[in-house]
Amino acid sequence: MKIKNIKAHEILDSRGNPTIETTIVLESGIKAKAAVPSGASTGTKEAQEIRDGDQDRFGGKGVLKACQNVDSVISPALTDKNAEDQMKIDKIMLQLDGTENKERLGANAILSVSLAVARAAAIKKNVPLWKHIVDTFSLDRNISFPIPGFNVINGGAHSDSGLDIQEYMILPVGIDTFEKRFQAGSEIYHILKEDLKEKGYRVAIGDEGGFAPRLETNQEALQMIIGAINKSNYELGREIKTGIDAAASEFYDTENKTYDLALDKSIHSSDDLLEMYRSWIDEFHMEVIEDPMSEFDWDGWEKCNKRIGKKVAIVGDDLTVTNKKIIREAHERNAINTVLIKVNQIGTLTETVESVNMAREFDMKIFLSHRSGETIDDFVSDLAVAVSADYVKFGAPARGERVSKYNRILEIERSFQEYE
Ligand code: 2PG
Ligand code: MG
Repeated sequence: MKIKNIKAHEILDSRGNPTIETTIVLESGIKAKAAVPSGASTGTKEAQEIRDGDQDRFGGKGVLKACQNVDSVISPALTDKNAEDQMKIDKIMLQLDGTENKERLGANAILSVSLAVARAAAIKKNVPLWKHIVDTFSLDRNISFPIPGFNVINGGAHSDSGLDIQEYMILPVGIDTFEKRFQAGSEIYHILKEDLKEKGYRVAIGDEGGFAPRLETNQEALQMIIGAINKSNYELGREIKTGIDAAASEFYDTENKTYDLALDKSIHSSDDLLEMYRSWIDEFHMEVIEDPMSEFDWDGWEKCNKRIGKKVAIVGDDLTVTNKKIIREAHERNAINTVLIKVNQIGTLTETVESVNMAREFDMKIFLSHRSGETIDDFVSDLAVAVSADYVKFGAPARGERVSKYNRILEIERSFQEYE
């Protein structure tokens, strides 16, 4: 299963910004490609994606240098290597890069190759990608399908709604198949759309396909969602719960150590903010709170997990950035009970799976995630199934780059029996 050639190209992501798509060709003639996503609200310790900075092309966001790194540095080093040796290949790329955060070759360059290699090997073995990942990393064969967190209202860095909270999600926690969970998400999404219209709000959407209405307060988004769930055929609390990604680093004032909810015209200490979340948990039947505190406010995180971690998933994203060292620190400080996993925060498939394995050892739940800037690549869906993620989020149950991922899990669920 020797690698013959690897070639990268610039394509556009769902925001219309350039990103990398890499094609790998095996000696047998098999071809596979993978495209990488990009975030808008990023943690400071994420692996570095490389952008050209040439203001004459795509406002500086071109990725030609990263493509060049794939073609002229990574490809020659991996030619003739066995595509089934995922760990070895990822290690070679880490050594070629030689930096802590992949700033030399670019996490975008490295990741595109890492994912394309896995896909090529799966095709060669004639098995689904998720199965190849299970086998490659000796993962648990007792697969369970994830609960999707559909992001139905977009705020923060993902829209101009004015909402400070970045994501408002619905989670079909009490529904038994992924197919029915998907149906529930879609039905409630459409009820919400009608409700927003009826109240005179616009139903334009944000980067992740959720609505971006100009609501009066951050809390009103949750009220609207609860209203839609109550009108649906599903039972609030038992079948459907809600969740948020506060992405609190985005509204944290590092100097004053306060959280500034501009829409609510209120400034909070971490204790106040925690009390606000506490009151929301029961009132709005919450299942998850992601990034409730800033990545620079570890004390806030510790308090959060201690005081409300028994009731909701306290999810580290910008805090932990899929990085083993930080996940360990979060465990030692007891700052989270759930970890968000994003392939491009760390940059290789091997490291991503290692982060999942470590989090499991620490009894954390796994929440597998897309990025706000996406392509139709559905690699994360296979990965989510392979690691039996507890939750996944790919945005709203709408827009091509979002539904491609939900649809892929549906496809896996339908054909699953063949591989059991
Ligand atoms: C997040 C993600 C994905 P972004 O914060 O969890 O929803 O957003 O990709 O912009 O970091
Ligand atoms: Mg997040």
